[in-house]
Amino acid sequence: MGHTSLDKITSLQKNPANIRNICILAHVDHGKTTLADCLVASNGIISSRLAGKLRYLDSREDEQIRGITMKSSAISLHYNEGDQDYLLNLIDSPGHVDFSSEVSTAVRLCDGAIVVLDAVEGVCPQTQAVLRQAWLENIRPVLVINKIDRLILELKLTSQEAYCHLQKIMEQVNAVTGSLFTSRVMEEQAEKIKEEKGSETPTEDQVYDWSAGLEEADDSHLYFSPDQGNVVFASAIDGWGLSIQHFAHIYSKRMGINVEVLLKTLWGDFYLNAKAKKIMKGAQAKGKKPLFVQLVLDNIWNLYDAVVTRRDKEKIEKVVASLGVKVMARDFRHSDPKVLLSAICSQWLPVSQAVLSMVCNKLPSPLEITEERVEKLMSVGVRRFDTLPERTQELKNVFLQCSSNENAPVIVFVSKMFAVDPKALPQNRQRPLTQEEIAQRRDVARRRHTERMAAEQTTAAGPQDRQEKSLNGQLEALSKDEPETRVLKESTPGEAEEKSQTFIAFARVYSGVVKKGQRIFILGPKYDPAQGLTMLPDGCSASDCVPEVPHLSCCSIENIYLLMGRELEEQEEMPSGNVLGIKGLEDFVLKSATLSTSPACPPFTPLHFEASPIVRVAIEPKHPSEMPKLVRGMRLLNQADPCAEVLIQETGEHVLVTAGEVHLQRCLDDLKDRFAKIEISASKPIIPFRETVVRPPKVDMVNEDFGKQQKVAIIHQVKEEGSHGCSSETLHVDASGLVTLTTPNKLATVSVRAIPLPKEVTCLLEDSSELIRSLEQINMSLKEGRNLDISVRTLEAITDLKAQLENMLQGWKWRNAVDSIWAFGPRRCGPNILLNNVEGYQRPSLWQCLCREEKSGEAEARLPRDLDNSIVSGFQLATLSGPMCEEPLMGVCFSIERWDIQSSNLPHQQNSSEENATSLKPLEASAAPENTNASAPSQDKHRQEAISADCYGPVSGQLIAAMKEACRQAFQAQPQRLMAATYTCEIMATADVLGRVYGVLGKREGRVLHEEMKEGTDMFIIKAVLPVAESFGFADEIRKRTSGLASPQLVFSHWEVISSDPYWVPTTEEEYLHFGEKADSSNQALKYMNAVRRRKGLFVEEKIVEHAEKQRTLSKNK
Ligand SMILES: Nc1nc2c(ncn2[C@@H]2O[C@H](COP(=O)(O)OP(=O)(O)OP(=O)(O)O)[C@@H](O)[C@H]2O)c(=O)[nH]1
Ligand SMILES: [Mg+2]
Repeated sequence: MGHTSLDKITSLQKNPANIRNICILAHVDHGKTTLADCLVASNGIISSRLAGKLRYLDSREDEQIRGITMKSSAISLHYNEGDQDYLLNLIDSPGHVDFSSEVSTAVRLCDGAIVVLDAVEGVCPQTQAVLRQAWLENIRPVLVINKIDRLILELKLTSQEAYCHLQKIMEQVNAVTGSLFTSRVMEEQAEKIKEEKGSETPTEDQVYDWSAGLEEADDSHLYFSPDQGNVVFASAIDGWGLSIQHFAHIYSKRMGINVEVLLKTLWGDFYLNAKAKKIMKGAQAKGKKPLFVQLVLDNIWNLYDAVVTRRDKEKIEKVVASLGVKVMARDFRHSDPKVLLSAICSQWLPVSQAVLSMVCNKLPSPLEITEERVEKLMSVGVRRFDTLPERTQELKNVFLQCSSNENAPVIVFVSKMFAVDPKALPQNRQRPLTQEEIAQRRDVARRRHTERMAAEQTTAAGPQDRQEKSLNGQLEALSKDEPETRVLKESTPGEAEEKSQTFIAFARVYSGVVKKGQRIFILGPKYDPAQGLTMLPDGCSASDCVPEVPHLSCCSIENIYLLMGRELEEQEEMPSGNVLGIKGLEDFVLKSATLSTSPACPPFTPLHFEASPIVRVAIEPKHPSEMPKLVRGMRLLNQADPCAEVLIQETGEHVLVTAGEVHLQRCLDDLKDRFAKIEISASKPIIPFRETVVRPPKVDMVNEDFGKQQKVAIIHQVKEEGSHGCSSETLHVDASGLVTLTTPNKLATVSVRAIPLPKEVTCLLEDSSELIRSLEQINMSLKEGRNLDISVRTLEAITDLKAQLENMLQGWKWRNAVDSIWAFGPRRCGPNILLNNVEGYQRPSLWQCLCREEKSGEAEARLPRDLDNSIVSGFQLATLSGPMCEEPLMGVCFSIERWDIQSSNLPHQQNSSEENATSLKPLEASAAPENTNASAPSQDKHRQEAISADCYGPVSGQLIAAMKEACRQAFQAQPQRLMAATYTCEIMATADVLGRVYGVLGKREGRVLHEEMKEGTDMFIIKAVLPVAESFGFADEIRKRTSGLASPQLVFSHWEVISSDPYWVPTTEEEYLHFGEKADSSNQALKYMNAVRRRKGLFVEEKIVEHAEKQRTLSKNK
């Protein structure tokens, strides 16, 4: 196929029925970019000889060097089938876990996905992750099983064995899809039941049959199966790909069998009975060759055998003739048989043909977007779709129509911003002249020349031939012009040099036509269409001067681009259903956004990211004077990367948080070479820790039971330690670990106890942090008297969370605990709990949204006490940074058992307005609204006096400080432990390097969870956990030690308590003998803790050299 012209693509963009927006997803190295190369080559953008070697879409230098993709990039392709022309907007995505956020940005813009699988490795962790991502975004997948050549040449399987192997792979993929489907059906069923019941809450003894929905739901279309037409077998590197459809047509002609019959039987347990000339079932049982092997695989195997293995010239010539393909003589002579192979294959079974045909026939066009997906995109957070304003709900139809009508509102979603060098923009690019331009110039030159000649002739008649020569010379020079001189520069150069980077939005139009220069609203993630519609005048548009609405801004679209891999092509407009690049949003959009011409449009649901950034480094410029450049560079980096986070810590350090080592390296390179353009130095990765308390151990360090006596002794010790440094007047620690603290002005007293939370509760809280945040949001709005319409799903999730907590927190210690939860922390959604065990204090329940309707009367009766919020703030501060090394706490429950306020001395009228007081807000400010209350001027005055009399400052502030201190003391009264972040990794290795993999894991304190053999191969899959602190350089080390045969991918999984006690000192004789006096032999926890303290500039208690005996001996010997 020839080079597709831009005009062709522009005309195709107007027909959404023939557009396919698709992305390529897979585990790392399964061949996405290679496959993309083949598809790109089919459009003549790159030569088909280079397809697979060039990796055209890996445009970054480091992508080429490392051989992995690091960003998603798009390209528009044309495909013709029969009388239909299709436009494919193809997005290649990275497979490495560190860049999984790039996958999310790609998936959001697509309607379908090509899932690529390595035929040898099969389903890998990232394959499961991408299938899930596709599922969550409601996009339809098709499957390409790639690298079939490895089965032939590497594993040396026979065609029959390969068939069994492929069947197994298919089962594995379908198992993943199946489990996703089941969980969805269950969820929907639950929702339906809930809706049917309405407000009626189910009674305990009702039992629902959750699986009922499974039988009704039809899932046959979901699964991958060659006979469904959604699977292609391929070898992207050799350029071939085949679908059953292709072979069914060939053989139906050749053998006179109905195509339909062949389509059903080519894949499966069928065989050809040559005698009866019939297709029969039961190939396996009868030991016959399945049809697929006989008619499809054997052909391929024979070809490889002839061309690659045996290099049988005669046979090759025969095959070439029978296939009717043309092979150039130089391919025949080439020393590498693979060249000949791909020359034959790419004509016989071109992979682009097989894949694109499948994509066009099996994946939906933008017109086929489902209602379900639209509703999901439109309902953000806890809101339900049917509670959105009516005009917003009407927009659903606009989505479904995907109309490019002039009147249709424009709706665009920007999934990421990517940086390009302004010089690479089409308007700034140097480009060769077109034929017309050359002709035009020639005309101009000619005219000028004749004019000059005429002028010369009038003055002095020169020799004719000289003039002619000069004319010819000029024309020649023009046509032979050097590329550098044959350029046109359209934009002013000054403007381009101003900025070092320009940001282009990676986006898709869901409705309407986006035009260059158009004014458009930018809807922030918190924009509320209901609010916008009431505040904005009816029928107003983004080009009007609009009043200020929160989270809404206007901007104009500077430029529109067609994304063509490494290039951008300028366009005037982009109709609905297409992927595009937009310039001009960089000052308005940070990473993602929704754009619309209608203020009724809601912001889209935020992107779902699989991996959270975990590796942090502090960054500083080599030369301190270049700090401003660094700051600017980091800001740009933050915008250009969907997942990297940039922040300034309290210590003033500039910190970069990335998803993993590879991602970190890429960010640093970008910062150095593109965004800051200065030398930078990065600290060692800052490893995050958590602090927690555990139950008192029952055995000592040498595994002996603690006697009762010793326990008492330990408690006494704790008590002494606890009270150390605090005036005993205000602080009291009792033997059970209850800490009582009085504020300096003696007005308030709190008693707090720290209790370790069960592990599963901590996990649950950690996993539900989003939900807890929503819960907090709901409670805030309830407090403010606003009524928020909460979706059934959220309510149900909250109910479920509560039930789970109740289930997990059993026993006398936790009686009524769930109902008396006061807050979660830190940041109000963390994995720590504040419990209200104050006798007689009935505060509004945290779960009030669940029982709102029924018990509103009771809820009103429970008003929060004055200064309730100060207690919460103190708790938040205490959980944000613990006493061990100022890292956040995790899995700690603080139970408040006493809280007295001497209210006689306290200003009376503090009510819920105090609630909003954060940290150290002065009392005057929080009480300000009441000053307008005319009835209480005298009381006010009284209060002012009371405050000024209090030399310690406002009560709320003191209470926060006291609460924080009490929590810290209570924490220290328990056995404290550090928690380390842990990665899980899956390593695939052959048996001969297995030992080395174990060696590296052992050295780095990794723990192997399980090991199994991959069926049909000699590979082992090892699953292990590894502390983040020990993970740096791990992948490199494994790769080196196994000569590149095994390469692990690390995914953050959970937090693990480090069992050793950082404060431990020997207390018994045995321990003393075992660990030595200072017990400094190998206290890993202490090492970590001190490292963190040192980094943060906190006091570290350690002795550097105590007895320098060794040095002395050495010097003596000299
Ligand atoms: N034997 C064989 N090797 C292949 C095939 N397709 C790709 N490869 C090789 O597999 C390696 C990875 O290919 P890529 O296309 O970069 O893989 P990818 O999925 O894009 O990788 P990431 O983008 O990093 O996730 C390259 O060395 C390719 O040459 C194939 O069909 N057969
Ligand atoms: Mg790639």
